[in-house]
Amino acid sequence: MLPLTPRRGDRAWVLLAGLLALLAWVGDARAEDGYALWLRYVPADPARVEDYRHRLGDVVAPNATPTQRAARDELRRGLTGLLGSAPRLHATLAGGRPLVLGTPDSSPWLAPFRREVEVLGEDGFILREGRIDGRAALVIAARRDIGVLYGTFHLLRLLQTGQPLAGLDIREAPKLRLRVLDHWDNLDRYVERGYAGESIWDWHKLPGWRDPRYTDYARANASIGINGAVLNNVNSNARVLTPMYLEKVEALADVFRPYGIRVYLSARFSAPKEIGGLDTADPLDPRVRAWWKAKADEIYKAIPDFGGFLVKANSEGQPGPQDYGRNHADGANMLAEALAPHGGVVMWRAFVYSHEQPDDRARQAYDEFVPLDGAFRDNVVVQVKNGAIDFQPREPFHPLFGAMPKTPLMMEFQITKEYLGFATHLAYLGPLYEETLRSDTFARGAGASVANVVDGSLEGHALSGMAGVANIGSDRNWSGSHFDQANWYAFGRMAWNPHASSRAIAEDWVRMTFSNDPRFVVPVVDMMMASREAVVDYMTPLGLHHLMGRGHHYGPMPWDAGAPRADWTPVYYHRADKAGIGFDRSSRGSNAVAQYAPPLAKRFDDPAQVPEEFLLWFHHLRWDYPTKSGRPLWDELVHRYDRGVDEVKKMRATWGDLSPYVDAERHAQVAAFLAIQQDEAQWWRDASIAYWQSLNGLPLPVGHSPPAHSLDYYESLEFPYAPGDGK
Ligand code: BDP
Repeated sequence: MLPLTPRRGDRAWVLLAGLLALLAWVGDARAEDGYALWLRYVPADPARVEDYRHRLGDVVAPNATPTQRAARDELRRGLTGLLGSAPRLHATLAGGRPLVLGTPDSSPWLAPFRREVEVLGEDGFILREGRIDGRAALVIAARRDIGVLYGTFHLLRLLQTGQPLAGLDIREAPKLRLRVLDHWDNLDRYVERGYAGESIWDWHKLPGWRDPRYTDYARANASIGINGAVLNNVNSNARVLTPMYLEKVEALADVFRPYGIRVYLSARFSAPKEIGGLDTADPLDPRVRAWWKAKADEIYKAIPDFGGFLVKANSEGQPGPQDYGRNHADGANMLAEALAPHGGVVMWRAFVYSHEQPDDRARQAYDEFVPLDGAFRDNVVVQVKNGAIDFQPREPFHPLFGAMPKTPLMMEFQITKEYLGFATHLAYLGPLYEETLRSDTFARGAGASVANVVDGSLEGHALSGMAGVANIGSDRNWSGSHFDQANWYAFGRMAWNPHASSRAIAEDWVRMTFSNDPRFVVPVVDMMMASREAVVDYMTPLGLHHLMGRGHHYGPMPWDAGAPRADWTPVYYHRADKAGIGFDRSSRGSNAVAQYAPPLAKRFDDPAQVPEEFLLWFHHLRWDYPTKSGRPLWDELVHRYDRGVDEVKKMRATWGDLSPYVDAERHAQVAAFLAIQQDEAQWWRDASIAYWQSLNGLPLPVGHSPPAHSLDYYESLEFPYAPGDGK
């Protein structure tokens, strides 16, 4: 406790406050558990804090709607933490130099901005230094309340990252309409591919108990512009559509609404049979159509802003229209018709591959969907995974992007790290997202990036979106590890702007989540930017893919040939033998290359021209194939495995040196996880090398050490209880 009651303006007090702020700035010694995410609101940069106080001491903000109150609450919370004292909140223009926020309708002082905010659309905002009623002011103006809330979070981010406010002139509008998290959460709270504890949705206690955590979830999402949440697993349970569960969904929708987040549900295609008493789910049967229509009406009665349905159909055993001889468009359009009167959308997944088809799995979605281009209703968006196989550490972009010009295509990324080391491996996914989004599809000659397809600009689609399979659970730190919060964060920022730089986003995140000290920020951002490539190197270098343990996908299992279907086995994907390795998708093989636009197809078809990171994705090559480094393929593989392990060692050393800048609690957990990662990277490298050597009989190149154990040892390892397995 301070011994004296400080008076405002008292010099000693100002000095003391400054000193405290400085201490907090330099190294926050308080234990932190990660719950606050990137919204920690610790004291702002002491060099700027006076200026911030000067500009933000008085806030003029409307107070009439839940979203307006959310913006006020966030400002109060944020500014109190950042500036050391609560702002004075006014309903009318008071003295001083105010921050004025609102819409032209909610705030009379913002009427002059009407024209300008109209142009910025539903969710855009202006954040600008200007003059209001003749006096200098900072302005957050938007067309709707939600834009004001987004602008508020933007301003808080500037303060959190120590940016100057003078001369501010920001105009922001999201480039995508649907910015959605997909939760693969079951009704029993099991999370498929979840590594952060059980589901945050406490279905059993809903609707009676609205956990305050739901509000914090909504705040975090709104702070990065996410505006939708699919609450349940794509492998869905029809029960979520029964009145008992819809009441629970309604409660969540009520909590999220002020933050601009709509709820969506994964709809089980066979629901009319399972909960509707019908004997068919045929999308062309009038009874089925009537059932879905009535179901949609029932949902919208309770949740007027319900977003719509996400559907996984005829994929991995899920029911779908093909069960009745119909196609994906028939199924999607039936649901779309039911939702259309209410403004809802259908997100129909293109993640399909058939059991019976002997064809290359990578080709199948394209073959099934391209003929349906133009057949979907206008409130259908086809949701396509970033790559044609399945969220691997690296995949070439999905050939559907650019190949269905008449259909809006939505990106599906995985935020949870099913194939990238679960929660313990530090792998920042921003560069993965960016690499995919920046890929040129050559759809209309050069310069048609995946981002241009997804944001609708290439073909002029109004509907656009990005979905991220969430990594959120009930763990105190939400994501299972501190650094996995960055992937949630980066996803949101890139869904807002798919052209954004993953490095810049990482920097914002590091500053907000840990520290603004450049001695911390620079090495940590570098480490994050290199981290995903390290995973590629120690797990699946040079275009190898899907070599993970069967079912749970934990650890290496390249020898596995025993899964129930061939295309779930690593041997199907690597095709290694004494002579060579890799999947021949060239024109001499499965010809998957032909699904890309001609200039790309040509490049991918030629082992000498294909980007080396996709070499074994598209080609089966001899072990002595000369790679670009001059090393034979086998030596290059070993080199990359070791490079990956070395990078993790470097990350560990970097982090070890950074303890002065991080609270001990978070520092210790990250350090422990990096140690796990190093062990597992070594395991991946050793097990893979031992297995390849058992096939090719080649010695290790000079300077590379042999695996620590025999292949038998690696093959004997079993993990029946690894988390997240599908069930
Ligand atoms: C794979 C997952 C599986 C999902 C499936 C999907 O292993 O759990 O159900 O994709 O996206 O990544 O439908």
